[in-house]
Amino acid sequence: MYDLSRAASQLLLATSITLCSAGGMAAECTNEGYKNVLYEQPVWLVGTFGVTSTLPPGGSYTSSFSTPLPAASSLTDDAYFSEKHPWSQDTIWWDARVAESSNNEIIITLDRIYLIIQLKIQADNNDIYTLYYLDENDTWQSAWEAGPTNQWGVTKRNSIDSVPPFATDRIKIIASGGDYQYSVSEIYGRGIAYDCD
Ligand SMILES: [Ca+2]
Repeated sequence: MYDLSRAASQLLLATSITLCSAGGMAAECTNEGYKNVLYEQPVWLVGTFGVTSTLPPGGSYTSSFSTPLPAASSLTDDAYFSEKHPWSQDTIWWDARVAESSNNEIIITLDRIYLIIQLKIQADNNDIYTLYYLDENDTWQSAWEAGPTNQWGVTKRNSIDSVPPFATDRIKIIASGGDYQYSVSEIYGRGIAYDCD
């Protein structure tokens, strides 16, 4: 789990690690460099997903809502749908109007602490998706808010360089606003191993 003392010492080392990644301390460093540090990391769906409030009593889902959901691991497999892919087809989708789905969270646990400098998400177009990270004090901090786009279906949002670098071993995604019908199909985080072992 999150190692607070280790994280604190690593924060102090952030500057030297940056130098390390640039080759300044190459002899002491085996860091692979910047990459998608969320790739194939475990994804945890907290809450109720894949249930819509528009389902009539005794009714069944039509092709508009695909069930069962794909594996949660599909969010970190580095594979994107084409833009405008239907929001509830083979995505991790939920309907926040369903009481059990109103506080849903998607959590990604990383295998170590990474310094992350860029985020991307492919998610339903008309909602807000806020990405949080767990800081060295075990407190969730907002890293980036991916707002609505003006096209339909799932769309990519890219933080580019708008995210101040942060160190963490845990990411959380919460959806808000929009039409309360949410979906995510991919999450990306560019970073480096934080202590450069
Ligand atoms: Ca939506």
